[in-house]
Amino acid sequence: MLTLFPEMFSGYLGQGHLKRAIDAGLVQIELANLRDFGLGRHRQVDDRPYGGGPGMVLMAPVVVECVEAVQSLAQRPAHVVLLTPRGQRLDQKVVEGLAGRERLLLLCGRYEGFDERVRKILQPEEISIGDFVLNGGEVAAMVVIDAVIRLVPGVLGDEDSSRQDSFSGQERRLEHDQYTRPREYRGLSVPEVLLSGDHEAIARWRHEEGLARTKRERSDLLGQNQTEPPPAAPYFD
Ligand code: 6GU
Repeated sequence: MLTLFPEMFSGYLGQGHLKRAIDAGLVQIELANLRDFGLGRHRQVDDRPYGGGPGMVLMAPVVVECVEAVQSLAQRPAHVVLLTPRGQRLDQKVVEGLAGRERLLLLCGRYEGFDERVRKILQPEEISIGDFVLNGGEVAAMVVIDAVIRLVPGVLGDEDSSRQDSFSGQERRLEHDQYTRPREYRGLSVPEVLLSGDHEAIARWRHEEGLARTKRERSDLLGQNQTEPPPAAPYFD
């Protein structure tokens, strides 16, 4: 992770699945501060845009030399990702592509953006998390990490649960509804079938519910890759 604000990551890295994965050695995350590569006595990282206009632009030498310093620490170069609203939209397919890489170098921008020569020199994969503007790439980088580490074997307790997630595999559709105790709450009951113990009926119900919800709320996901109902494997809780 290359950022001007490494401290933004500490809360996120210290919690939950990610902390456990790091402690178990399944995932390794290193932070590099772009400021360390700043120029001059003031460690300047940005400057006013040529041609005028508002805001500040991250300087190419700062970013390029930080990336090169980080790359030189390992034998094989990491896959370089630039977080920017100009990038390709992140979706589960992109996440799967990133998860297949041995190592990622996530480059978080701030201010009005990067000097264009950063792109020309580093030729990064550019990723956006949606059509809206954030103050910087840090939150987007956390989104990327969060989605990618779910696909690292052993990170989730239950080996199956990432494959059953919405959008996983070829099945681009929403997950079925979930219920837990109590059986009735404010007059709303848990669907009978879920209490039936009939695993085949439950699997069928879940498949149909997920499909119906997808049609109702995210019909854009449907089209190709409609799959058969899952086998009636029992669910152990
Ligand atoms: Cl990756 N960065 C910034 N600054 N804004 C964004 C974004 C990234 N994705 C959506 N908006």
